[in-house]
Amino acid sequence: MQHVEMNFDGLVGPTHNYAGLSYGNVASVNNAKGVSHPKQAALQGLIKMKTLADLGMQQGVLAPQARPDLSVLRRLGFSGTDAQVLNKAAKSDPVILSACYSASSMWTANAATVSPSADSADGKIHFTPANLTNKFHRSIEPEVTGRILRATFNDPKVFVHHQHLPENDHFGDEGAANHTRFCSAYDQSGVEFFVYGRHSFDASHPAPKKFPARQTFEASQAVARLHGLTEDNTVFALQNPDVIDQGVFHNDVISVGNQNVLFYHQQAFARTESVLDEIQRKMGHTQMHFIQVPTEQVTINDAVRSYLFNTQIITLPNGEMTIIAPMECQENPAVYQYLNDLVKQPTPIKHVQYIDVKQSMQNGGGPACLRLRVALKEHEQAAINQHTRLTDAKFIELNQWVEKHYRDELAIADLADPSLLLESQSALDELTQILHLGSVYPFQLG
Ligand code: SUG
Repeated sequence: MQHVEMNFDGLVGPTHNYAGLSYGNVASVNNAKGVSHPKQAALQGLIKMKTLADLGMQQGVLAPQARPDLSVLRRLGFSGTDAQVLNKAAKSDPVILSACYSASSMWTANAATVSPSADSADGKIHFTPANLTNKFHRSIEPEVTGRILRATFNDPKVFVHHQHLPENDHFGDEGAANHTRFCSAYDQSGVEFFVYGRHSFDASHPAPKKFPARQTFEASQAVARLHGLTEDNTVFALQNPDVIDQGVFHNDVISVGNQNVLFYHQQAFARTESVLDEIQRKMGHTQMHFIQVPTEQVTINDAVRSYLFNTQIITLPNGEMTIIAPMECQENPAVYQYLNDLVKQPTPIKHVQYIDVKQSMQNGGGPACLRLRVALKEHEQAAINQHTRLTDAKFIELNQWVEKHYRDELAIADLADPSLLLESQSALDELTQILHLGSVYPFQLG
């Protein structure tokens, strides 16, 4: 196939842990302080990537962030040698330490919003790293994310990299977790669908009452402007505030799209009918398939626990669509029944494949959270850093790298151990060589 949508999965970093940092994300809070398994988590992520590659998909790898983030700890007043900084933070504020140790950059759906060249005014692929202002542990990601994206999509003739939006909740931006693109084929101009949780400057709109709405209307509009999108190829939709209050902290927990398919829960949007009408109108002659999942078949609670909508809908080389679903969908009777019925219906979705990403799921990150989608024409595929492609050889090399550097278990108390910092740095230093990224981490830049 000459034009494809490539998935770039975040490699799970060596400090993957359960710190309970994401208020509003049910799994993160429920698994707080549990013992994590970083090696198993990274291997599960690699098998997921290999599964897609074996289905004939083009699969890429995005490097994780360096953690702990010592520069943030120093900025917050912890001083001395690296070991002293960690020691002081562990004693006086272990929550800050765990935030600076979070491996949350693995969820690369939140790394950036990406607009392909067929949609942008200048015919280039645009990236805006997400500022992730709503959660402290995630707000420290965007600068290094920008560096990793530049090292991965490293040809300025083809790729444009914007600075992340201003770091303020008014412009809270969670990246592609709240962005879907519809098109007839990946190289054809499409409609970019931005879903937001609240308006920052106009309090007259509905907003959730309990949990935070992380993505704002103003941020979505700014990203569309930066990417040279127009009124004709964008749709902006307000998420239903009631479902945010039930644990739907990103739109990709309640809806997912691919090409001419939108798979969504009945309660996903505030004004469903007008949103669907606008998408179809802007898609012109391309007939959309709107697959609505009714509450009476799958409740919001089942959707949040199983991550039915945090699935990837992919188009296989033969043109059929497959859903890549977490095992939790198989374990939930209502959801499993729904998916078994769905593949028999007259929609483009013909298969379901279940995968094990439990280590990530326990922090609220399903298959769709773990990947950043980039639609690429043939010459654009040639312009990416080829060392970030998941080939059979790279899969073996990365597995060996994980086996060599990662711990089997990590408890919150282990974060005070200065040797974890050194292990993490030597792992990531080697990774930048495996992926030919150059120096992207603060500890490499001196
Ligand atoms: O931002 N969890 C992530 C999960 C991100 C899921 N991404 C998408 N839906 N696209 C978050 O809430 C938990 C970390 C902890 O509690 O240790 C965390 O950051």
